[in-house]
Amino acid sequence: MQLNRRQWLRSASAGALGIVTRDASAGQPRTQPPSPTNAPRDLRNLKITAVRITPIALPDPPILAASGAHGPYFLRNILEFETNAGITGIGETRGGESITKALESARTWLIGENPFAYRKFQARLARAPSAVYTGIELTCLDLIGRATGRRVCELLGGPVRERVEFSSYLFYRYAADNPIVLEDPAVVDARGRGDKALDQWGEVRTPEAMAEMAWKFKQKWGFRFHKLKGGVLPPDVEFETLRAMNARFGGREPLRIDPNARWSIPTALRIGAQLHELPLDYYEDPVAGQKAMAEVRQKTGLKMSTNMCVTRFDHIPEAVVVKPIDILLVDHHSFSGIPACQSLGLIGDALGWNLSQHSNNHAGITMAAMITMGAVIPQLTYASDTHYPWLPDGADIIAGPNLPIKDGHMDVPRGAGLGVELDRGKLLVAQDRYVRSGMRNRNDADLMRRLEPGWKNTLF
Ligand code: GKR
Ligand code: MG
Repeated sequence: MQLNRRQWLRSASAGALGIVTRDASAGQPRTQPPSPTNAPRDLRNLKITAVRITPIALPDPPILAASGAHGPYFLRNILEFETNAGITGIGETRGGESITKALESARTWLIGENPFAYRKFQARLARAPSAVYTGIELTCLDLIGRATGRRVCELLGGPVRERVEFSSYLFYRYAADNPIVLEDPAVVDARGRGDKALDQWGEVRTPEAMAEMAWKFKQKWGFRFHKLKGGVLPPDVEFETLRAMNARFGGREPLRIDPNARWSIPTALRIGAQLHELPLDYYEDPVAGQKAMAEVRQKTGLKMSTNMCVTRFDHIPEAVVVKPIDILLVDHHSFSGIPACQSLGLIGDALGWNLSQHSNNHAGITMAAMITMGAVIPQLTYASDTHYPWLPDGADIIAGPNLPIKDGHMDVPRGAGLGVELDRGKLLVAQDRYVRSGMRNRNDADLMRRLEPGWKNTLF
Protein backbone atom coordinates (compact mmCIF):
# COMPACT_ATOMS: atom_id res chain seq x y z
CA MET A 1 0.00 0.00 0.00
CA GLN A 2 1.35 3.42 -0.95
CA LEU A 3 1.23 5.90 1.97
CA ASN A 4 0.54 9.58 1.45
CA ARG A 5 2.90 11.96 3.24
CA ARG A 6 0.62 12.48 6.26
CA GLN A 7 0.24 8.71 6.80
CA TRP A 8 3.98 8.28 6.27
CA LEU A 9 4.81 10.91 8.91
CA ARG A 10 2.39 9.26 11.34
CA SER A 11 4.02 5.89 10.87
CA ALA A 12 7.46 7.52 11.17
CA SER A 13 6.55 8.99 14.55
CA ALA A 14 5.10 5.64 15.65
CA GLY A 15 8.58 4.23 15.16
CA ALA A 16 8.32 2.31 11.92
CA LEU A 17 10.57 4.75 10.07
CA GLY A 18 12.10 6.42 13.11
CA ILE A 19 15.70 7.26 13.81
CA VAL A 20 17.50 4.88 16.17
CA THR A 21 19.18 6.53 19.18
CA ARG A 22 20.45 5.43 22.61
CA ASP A 23 18.16 5.81 25.59
CA ALA A 24 20.52 7.20 28.27
CA SER A 25 18.63 5.67 31.21
CA ALA A 26 18.25 2.17 29.85
CA GLY A 27 21.28 2.09 27.57
CA GLN A 28 18.99 0.50 24.97
CA PRO A 29 18.39 1.68 21.44
CA ARG A 30 14.97 3.27 21.00
CA THR A 31 13.32 4.71 17.94
CA GLN A 32 12.19 8.27 17.72
CA PRO A 33 10.68 10.43 14.99
CA PRO A 34 12.78 13.15 13.39
CA SER A 35 11.85 15.65 16.11
CA PRO A 36 13.24 19.02 17.11
CA THR A 37 13.69 18.12 20.78
CA ASN A 38 17.07 16.42 20.87
CA ALA A 39 19.35 19.44 20.56
CA PRO A 40 22.65 19.17 22.41
CA ARG A 41 23.00 21.79 25.20
CA ASP A 42 26.41 23.19 24.30
CA LEU A 43 26.54 24.36 20.71
CA ARG A 44 29.37 26.86 21.15
CA ASN A 45 31.91 24.51 19.65
CA LEU A 46 29.79 23.09 16.85
CA LYS A 47 32.12 22.29 13.95
CA ILE A 48 31.74 20.82 10.49
CA THR A 49 33.71 17.56 10.44
CA ALA A 50 32.80 16.12 7.02
CA VAL A 51 31.33 17.44 3.77
CA ARG A 52 29.58 15.23 1.21
CA ILE A 53 28.60 16.58 -2.21
CA THR A 54 26.50 14.32 -4.41
CA PRO A 55 25.64 15.35 -7.97
CA ILE A 56 22.36 13.74 -9.02
CA ALA A 57 20.14 13.38 -12.09
CA LEU A 58 16.36 13.20 -11.65
CA PRO A 59 13.90 12.24 -14.41
CA ASP A 60 12.33 15.11 -16.36
CA PRO A 61 9.67 15.02 -19.10
CA PRO A 62 10.24 16.83 -22.44
CA ILE A 63 8.64 20.14 -21.44
CA LEU A 64 9.23 23.12 -23.72
CA ALA A 65 10.44 26.67 -23.21
CA ALA A 66 12.28 29.37 -25.17
CA SER A 67 15.47 27.45 -24.37
CA GLY A 68 14.23 24.27 -26.12
CA ALA A 69 13.08 20.93 -24.64
CA HIS A 70 14.08 19.61 -21.24
CA GLY A 71 16.38 16.60 -21.59
CA PRO A 72 15.68 13.23 -19.93
CA TYR A 73 17.15 14.35 -16.58
CA PHE A 74 17.64 17.54 -14.65
CA LEU A 75 20.74 17.94 -12.51
CA ARG A 76 21.10 19.04 -8.88
CA ASN A 77 23.82 18.93 -6.23
CA ILE A 78 22.99 17.55 -2.79
CA LEU A 79 25.05 18.61 0.22
CA GLU A 80 25.53 16.96 3.62
CA PHE A 81 27.59 18.45 6.47
CA GLU A 82 28.44 16.24 9.44
CA THR A 83 29.43 17.81 12.76
CA ASN A 84 31.26 16.99 15.97
CA ALA A 85 27.81 16.93 17.68
CA GLY A 86 26.72 13.97 15.55
CA ILE A 87 24.15 16.10 13.72
CA THR A 88 24.09 16.21 9.92
CA GLY A 89 22.61 19.08 7.89
CA ILE A 90 21.35 18.64 4.34
CA GLY A 91 21.01 21.06 1.42
CA GLU A 92 20.37 21.16 -2.32
CA THR A 93 21.49 23.57 -5.00
CA ARG A 94 21.67 23.98 -8.76
CA GLY A 95 23.19 21.16 -10.76
CA GLY A 96 25.95 21.12 -13.32
CA GLU A 97 29.59 20.18 -13.27
CA SER A 98 30.96 23.66 -12.54
CA ILE A 99 28.83 23.93 -9.38
CA THR A 100 29.92 20.45 -8.27
CA LYS A 101 33.58 21.37 -8.77
CA ALA A 102 33.26 24.69 -6.93
CA LEU A 103 31.53 22.93 -4.01
CA GLU A 104 34.28 20.29 -3.99
CA SER A 105 36.95 22.94 -3.77
CA ALA A 106 35.25 24.51 -0.72
CA ARG A 107 35.34 21.19 1.13
CA THR A 108 38.83 21.56 2.62
CA TRP A 109 38.29 24.91 4.25
CA LEU A 110 34.69 24.16 5.36
CA ILE A 111 35.95 21.36 7.59
CA GLY A 112 36.57 22.78 11.07
CA GLU A 113 34.28 25.80 10.50
CA ASN A 114 31.35 26.72 12.74
CA PRO A 115 28.11 26.50 10.69
CA PHE A 116 26.53 29.33 12.75
CA ALA A 117 29.00 31.72 11.09
CA TYR A 118 27.85 30.93 7.55
CA ARG A 119 27.91 34.60 6.48
CA LYS A 120 31.67 34.71 6.53
CA PHE A 121 31.80 31.98 3.87
CA GLN A 122 30.31 34.39 1.34
CA ALA A 123 33.53 36.39 0.94
CA ARG A 124 35.54 33.22 0.29
CA LEU A 125 33.09 32.26 -2.48
CA ALA A 126 32.80 35.69 -4.07
CA ARG A 127 34.15 34.46 -7.41
CA ALA A 128 32.05 31.25 -7.56
CA PRO A 129 28.50 31.12 -9.01
CA SER A 130 26.02 32.29 -6.36
CA ALA A 131 24.42 28.82 -6.21
CA VAL A 132 27.60 27.59 -4.50
CA TYR A 133 27.34 29.91 -1.49
CA THR A 134 23.55 29.56 -1.31
CA GLY A 135 23.79 25.74 -1.24
CA ILE A 136 26.33 25.93 1.59
CA GLU A 137 24.26 28.50 3.49
CA LEU A 138 21.11 26.37 3.15
CA THR A 139 22.94 23.32 4.53
CA CYS A 140 24.24 25.40 7.48
CA LEU A 141 20.72 26.68 8.18
CA ASP A 142 19.33 23.13 8.15
CA LEU A 143 22.16 22.09 10.47
CA ILE A 144 21.58 24.98 12.90
CA GLY A 145 17.88 24.17 12.92
CA ARG A 146 18.54 20.53 13.76
CA ALA A 147 21.11 21.50 16.40
CA THR A 148 18.78 23.97 18.13
CA GLY A 149 15.54 22.06 17.60
CA ARG A 150 14.06 24.88 15.48
CA ARG A 151 12.66 25.05 11.99
CA VAL A 152 14.63 27.26 9.59
CA CYS A 153 11.59 29.54 9.32
CA GLU A 154 11.77 30.03 13.11
CA LEU A 155 15.49 30.84 12.98
CA LEU A 156 14.69 33.56 10.44
CA GLY A 157 11.96 35.32 12.38
CA GLY A 158 8.96 33.41 11.08
CA PRO A 159 6.78 31.84 10.18
CA VAL A 160 4.61 34.70 8.99
CA ARG A 161 2.39 32.01 7.40
CA GLU A 162 2.17 28.24 7.84
CA ARG A 163 0.85 27.55 4.32
CA VAL A 164 2.48 28.93 1.20
CA GLU A 165 0.63 29.28 -2.08
CA PHE A 166 2.00 28.00 -5.39
CA SER A 167 0.71 28.43 -8.93
CA SER A 168 0.44 25.75 -11.57
CA TYR A 169 3.35 25.88 -13.99
CA LEU A 170 2.08 24.74 -17.38
CA PHE A 171 4.49 23.86 -20.18
CA TYR A 172 3.74 22.80 -23.73
CA ARG A 173 5.37 19.44 -24.12
CA TYR A 174 5.98 16.29 -26.08
CA ALA A 175 4.75 12.96 -24.73
CA ALA A 176 7.13 11.33 -22.27
CA ASP A 177 7.27 8.27 -24.55
CA ASN A 178 8.05 10.19 -27.73
CA PRO A 179 10.42 7.85 -29.65
CA ILE A 180 13.07 10.57 -30.05
CA VAL A 181 13.14 11.03 -26.28
CA LEU A 182 13.32 7.29 -25.64
CA GLU A 183 16.20 6.96 -28.13
CA ASP A 184 18.25 9.58 -26.29
CA PRO A 185 21.52 7.82 -25.33
CA ALA A 186 21.43 9.65 -21.98
CA VAL A 187 18.34 7.67 -20.87
CA VAL A 188 19.56 5.03 -18.41
CA ASP A 189 16.35 4.15 -16.56
CA ALA A 190 13.61 1.68 -17.41
CA ARG A 191 11.12 4.21 -18.78
CA GLY A 192 9.16 2.90 -21.74
CA ARG A 193 5.97 3.39 -23.70
CA GLY A 194 2.34 3.70 -22.62
CA ASP A 195 1.85 3.04 -18.93
CA LYS A 196 5.61 2.61 -18.52
CA ALA A 197 6.21 6.18 -19.71
CA LEU A 198 7.62 8.69 -17.25
CA ASP A 199 4.24 10.40 -16.94
CA GLN A 200 0.82 10.24 -18.48
CA TRP A 201 0.24 13.86 -19.55
CA GLY A 202 0.89 13.06 -23.22
CA GLU A 203 1.68 15.61 -25.90
CA VAL A 204 0.36 19.13 -25.23
CA ARG A 205 0.98 21.46 -28.16
CA THR A 206 -2.44 23.01 -28.89
CA PRO A 207 -4.65 25.50 -26.99
CA GLU A 208 -7.26 22.78 -26.35
CA ALA A 209 -4.74 20.27 -25.01
CA MET A 210 -3.22 22.91 -22.72
CA ALA A 211 -6.63 24.00 -21.40
CA GLU A 212 -7.33 20.35 -20.56
CA MET A 213 -4.01 19.88 -18.81
CA ALA A 214 -4.52 23.14 -16.85
CA TRP A 215 -7.90 21.84 -15.74
CA LYS A 216 -6.42 18.52 -14.63
CA PHE A 217 -3.62 20.30 -12.72
CA LYS A 218 -6.35 22.18 -10.89
CA GLN A 219 -8.27 18.98 -10.15
CA LYS A 220 -5.17 17.22 -8.86
CA TRP A 221 -3.45 19.99 -6.86
CA GLY A 222 -6.08 22.69 -6.43
CA PHE A 223 -4.02 25.53 -7.97
CA ARG A 224 -5.84 28.90 -8.09
CA PHE A 225 -3.28 30.71 -10.29
CA HIS A 226 -2.07 29.37 -13.62
CA LYS A 227 1.17 30.22 -15.40
CA LEU A 228 1.63 29.36 -19.07
CA LYS A 229 5.24 28.96 -20.15
CA GLY A 230 5.32 30.82 -23.46
CA GLY A 231 7.99 31.59 -26.04
CA VAL A 232 7.36 28.18 -27.64
CA LEU A 233 4.50 28.32 -30.17
CA PRO A 234 3.65 31.37 -32.33
CA PRO A 235 2.53 34.18 -29.98
CA ASP A 236 -1.03 34.25 -31.36
CA VAL A 237 -1.39 30.53 -30.61
CA GLU A 238 -0.13 31.15 -27.09
CA PHE A 239 -2.71 33.91 -26.66
CA GLU A 240 -5.41 31.51 -27.95
CA THR A 241 -4.15 29.04 -25.35
CA LEU A 242 -4.73 31.57 -22.56
CA ARG A 243 -8.22 32.16 -23.93
CA ALA A 244 -8.94 28.42 -23.98
CA MET A 245 -7.68 28.10 -20.39
CA ASN A 246 -9.82 31.04 -19.34
CA ALA A 247 -12.90 29.49 -20.94
CA ARG A 248 -12.16 26.15 -19.20
CA PHE A 249 -11.96 27.98 -15.85
CA GLY A 250 -15.19 29.91 -16.48
CA GLY A 251 -13.33 33.24 -16.60
CA ARG A 252 -12.64 33.12 -12.86
CA GLU A 253 -8.99 32.16 -12.42
CA PRO A 254 -5.97 34.51 -12.69
CA LEU A 255 -3.57 33.68 -15.53
CA ARG A 256 0.08 34.46 -16.21
CA ILE A 257 2.23 34.10 -19.33
CA ASP A 258 6.03 33.94 -19.45
CA PRO A 259 7.62 33.94 -22.95
CA ASN A 260 11.14 34.15 -21.43
CA ALA A 261 12.01 37.26 -23.46
CA ARG A 262 11.49 35.51 -26.80
CA TRP A 263 9.13 38.20 -28.11
CA SER A 264 10.05 41.42 -29.89
CA ILE A 265 8.68 44.68 -28.47
CA PRO A 266 6.01 45.02 -31.24
CA THR A 267 4.82 41.44 -30.58
CA ALA A 268 4.73 42.01 -26.82
CA LEU A 269 2.72 45.22 -27.33
CA ARG A 270 0.28 43.59 -29.76
CA ILE A 271 -0.38 40.56 -27.52
CA GLY A 272 -0.28 42.80 -24.43
CA ALA A 273 -3.16 44.89 -25.83
CA GLN A 274 -5.25 41.70 -26.11
CA LEU A 275 -4.35 40.48 -22.63
CA HIS A 276 -6.66 43.15 -21.19
CA GLU A 277 -9.63 40.93 -22.02
CA LEU A 278 -8.35 38.18 -19.69
CA PRO A 279 -8.08 37.94 -15.88
CA LEU A 280 -4.31 38.48 -16.07
CA ASP A 281 -2.33 38.08 -12.86
CA TYR A 282 0.85 39.36 -14.50
CA TYR A 283 2.82 39.52 -17.75
CA GLU A 284 6.23 37.93 -17.15
CA ASP A 285 9.36 38.70 -19.17
CA PRO A 286 7.81 39.04 -22.64
CA VAL A 287 10.92 40.96 -23.79
CA ALA A 288 14.62 41.15 -22.91
CA GLY A 289 16.18 43.80 -20.70
CA GLN A 290 14.89 46.41 -18.30
CA LYS A 291 14.38 49.17 -20.89
CA ALA A 292 12.29 47.00 -23.23
CA MET A 293 10.28 45.69 -20.26
CA ALA A 294 9.66 49.25 -19.07
CA GLU A 295 8.42 50.25 -22.52
CA VAL A 296 5.95 47.35 -22.66
CA ARG A 297 4.84 48.06 -19.09
CA GLN A 298 4.29 51.73 -19.77
CA LYS A 299 2.52 51.29 -23.14
CA THR A 300 0.26 48.38 -22.12
CA GLY A 301 -0.45 49.45 -18.54
CA LEU A 302 -0.19 45.77 -17.53
CA LYS A 303 1.34 44.45 -14.32
CA MET A 304 4.75 43.04 -15.26
CA SER A 305 7.07 40.61 -13.51
CA THR A 306 10.57 39.25 -14.01
CA ASN A 307 13.05 36.59 -13.13
CA MET A 308 15.26 37.70 -16.01
CA CYS A 309 15.99 41.44 -15.92
CA VAL A 310 16.36 41.82 -12.13
CA THR A 311 18.15 38.75 -10.81
CA ARG A 312 20.84 40.23 -8.56
CA PHE A 313 21.05 43.04 -6.03
CA ASP A 314 23.20 45.09 -8.40
CA HIS A 315 20.38 45.10 -10.99
CA ILE A 316 18.18 47.07 -8.59
CA PRO A 317 19.69 50.58 -9.03
CA GLU A 318 18.86 50.54 -12.77
CA ALA A 319 15.36 49.19 -12.04
CA VAL A 320 14.70 52.08 -9.64
CA VAL A 321 15.23 54.48 -12.55
CA VAL A 322 13.82 52.47 -15.47
CA LYS A 323 10.77 50.93 -13.70
CA PRO A 324 10.45 47.66 -15.63
CA ILE A 325 8.30 45.68 -13.16
CA ASP A 326 5.63 45.46 -10.50
CA ILE A 327 6.45 41.97 -9.23
CA LEU A 328 9.87 40.45 -8.62
CA LEU A 329 10.24 36.68 -8.83
CA VAL A 330 12.91 36.01 -6.24
CA ASP A 331 15.14 32.95 -6.29
CA HIS A 332 17.31 32.23 -3.28
CA HIS A 333 19.90 30.55 -5.52
CA SER A 334 20.66 33.81 -7.35
CA PHE A 335 19.82 36.43 -4.68
CA SER A 336 22.44 35.24 -2.13
CA GLY A 337 20.26 32.93 -0.03
CA ILE A 338 17.04 33.00 2.00
CA PRO A 339 18.06 35.60 4.64
CA ALA A 340 19.24 37.94 1.84
CA CYS A 341 15.90 37.49 0.06
CA GLN A 342 14.16 38.74 3.21
CA SER A 343 15.71 42.16 2.50
CA LEU A 344 14.12 42.07 -0.95
CA GLY A 345 10.76 42.26 0.81
CA LEU A 346 11.74 45.56 2.40
CA ILE A 347 13.27 46.88 -0.82
CA GLY A 348 10.01 45.88 -2.53
CA ASP A 349 8.03 47.88 0.05
CA ALA A 350 10.13 50.93 -0.75
CA LEU A 351 9.82 50.53 -4.53
CA GLY A 352 6.19 49.40 -4.70
CA TRP A 353 7.07 45.85 -5.80
CA ASN A 354 5.37 42.68 -4.63
CA LEU A 355 7.24 39.39 -4.56
CA SER A 356 6.68 35.96 -6.02
CA GLN A 357 9.16 33.08 -6.45
CA HIS A 358 10.99 31.78 -9.49
CA SER A 359 11.61 28.08 -9.98
CA ASN A 360 13.81 25.80 -12.02
CA ASN A 361 13.57 21.98 -11.72
CA HIS A 362 14.36 20.94 -8.17
CA ALA A 363 13.96 18.13 -5.64
CA GLY A 364 12.32 18.04 -2.20
CA ILE A 365 15.04 19.78 -0.17
CA THR A 366 14.75 22.86 -2.39
CA MET A 367 10.97 22.48 -2.21
CA ALA A 368 11.23 22.74 1.59
CA ALA A 369 13.56 25.75 1.17
CA MET A 370 11.06 27.47 -1.16
CA ILE A 371 8.19 26.87 1.26
CA THR A 372 10.43 28.29 4.01
CA MET A 373 11.04 31.39 1.84
CA GLY A 374 7.31 31.89 1.55
CA ALA A 375 7.03 31.53 5.32
CA VAL A 376 9.61 34.19 6.22
CA ILE A 377 8.90 37.00 3.73
CA PRO A 378 5.68 38.88 4.50
CA GLN A 379 5.80 40.64 1.12
CA LEU A 380 5.85 37.35 -0.81
CA THR A 381 2.14 37.56 -1.51
CA TYR A 382 1.94 36.28 -5.09
CA ALA A 383 1.63 32.51 -5.54
CA SER A 384 5.10 31.08 -6.22
CA ASP A 385 6.25 29.00 -9.18
CA THR A 386 7.42 25.43 -8.70
CA HIS A 387 8.42 22.65 -11.10
CA TYR A 388 7.73 20.07 -8.35
CA PRO A 389 4.55 18.62 -9.97
CA TRP A 390 6.72 17.56 -12.94
CA LEU A 391 8.84 15.31 -10.72
CA PRO A 392 7.39 11.80 -11.09
CA ASP A 393 6.07 10.24 -7.86
CA GLY A 394 8.76 8.29 -6.06
CA ALA A 395 11.64 10.04 -7.88
CA ASP A 396 12.41 12.58 -5.15
CA ILE A 397 15.44 11.96 -2.93
CA ILE A 398 13.70 12.85 0.34
CA ALA A 399 12.34 10.13 2.63
CA GLY A 400 8.67 9.32 2.17
CA PRO A 401 6.30 10.45 -0.57
CA ASN A 402 6.69 13.79 -2.39
CA LEU A 403 5.68 16.82 -0.28
CA PRO A 404 1.94 17.32 -0.85
CA ILE A 405 0.26 20.25 -2.61
CA LYS A 406 -3.33 20.80 -1.49
CA ASP A 407 -5.66 23.58 -2.62
CA GLY A 408 -2.59 25.07 -4.34
CA HIS A 409 -0.82 25.40 -0.96
CA MET A 410 2.06 23.63 0.75
CA ASP A 411 2.46 23.39 4.53
CA VAL A 412 5.73 24.44 6.11
CA PRO A 413 7.28 21.08 7.19
CA ARG A 414 7.06 20.53 10.97
CA GLY A 415 10.47 18.96 11.67
CA ALA A 416 13.60 20.83 12.78
CA GLY A 417 15.80 22.44 10.12
CA LEU A 418 14.14 22.30 6.72
CA GLY A 419 11.96 19.45 8.03
CA VAL A 420 12.83 16.84 5.39
CA GLU A 421 15.16 13.83 5.54
CA LEU A 422 17.35 12.33 2.83
CA ASP A 423 16.53 8.83 1.62
CA ARG A 424 20.01 7.41 1.07
CA GLY A 425 18.77 4.63 -1.20
CA LYS A 426 17.05 7.09 -3.54
CA LEU A 427 20.06 9.40 -3.40
CA LEU A 428 22.37 6.61 -4.55
CA VAL A 429 20.04 5.74 -7.44
CA ALA A 430 19.99 9.40 -8.50
CA GLN A 431 23.78 9.63 -8.24
CA ASP A 432 24.20 6.47 -10.31
CA ARG A 433 21.92 7.97 -12.96
CA TYR A 434 24.08 11.10 -13.01
CA VAL A 435 27.20 9.02 -13.57
CA ARG A 436 25.73 6.75 -16.25
CA SER A 437 23.69 9.34 -18.18
CA GLY A 438 26.81 11.37 -18.95
CA MET A 439 24.73 14.57 -18.62
CA ARG A 440 26.83 17.29 -16.99
CA ASN A 441 24.99 20.50 -17.92
CA ARG A 442 21.53 21.62 -18.98
CA ASN A 443 21.23 21.81 -22.77
CA ASP A 444 17.59 22.20 -23.86
CA ALA A 445 18.55 23.13 -27.44
CA ASP A 446 20.05 19.69 -28.01
CA LEU A 447 16.86 17.63 -27.58
CA MET A 448 14.75 20.36 -29.22
CA ARG A 449 16.82 20.20 -32.42
CA ARG A 450 16.22 16.46 -32.59
CA LEU A 451 12.47 16.88 -31.97
CA GLU A 452 12.16 19.81 -34.39
CA PRO A 453 15.04 19.77 -36.91
CA GLY A 454 16.14 23.29 -37.79
CA TRP A 455 14.78 24.77 -34.53
CA LYS A 456 16.36 28.06 -33.47
CA ASN A 457 15.30 30.26 -30.58
CA THR A 458 14.99 33.37 -32.74
CA LEU A 459 12.67 36.20 -31.63
CA PHE A 460 8.94 36.05 -32.38
O1 GKR B 1 12.24 25.18 -16.82
O2 GKR B 1 12.33 25.66 -18.93
C1 GKR B 1 12.19 25.98 -17.76
C2 GKR B 1 11.94 27.42 -17.40
O3 GKR B 1 11.81 28.20 -18.54
C3 GKR B 1 13.03 27.95 -16.53
O4 GKR B 1 14.29 27.65 -17.07
C4 GKR B 1 12.94 29.41 -16.26
O5 GKR B 1 14.10 29.83 -15.59
O6 GKR B 1 11.10 28.87 -14.87
C5 GKR B 1 11.87 29.84 -15.35
C6 GKR B 1 11.15 31.14 -15.65
O7 GKR B 1 10.18 31.43 -15.00
O8 GKR B 1 11.62 31.90 -16.48
MG1 MG C 1 10.14 33.44 -15.85
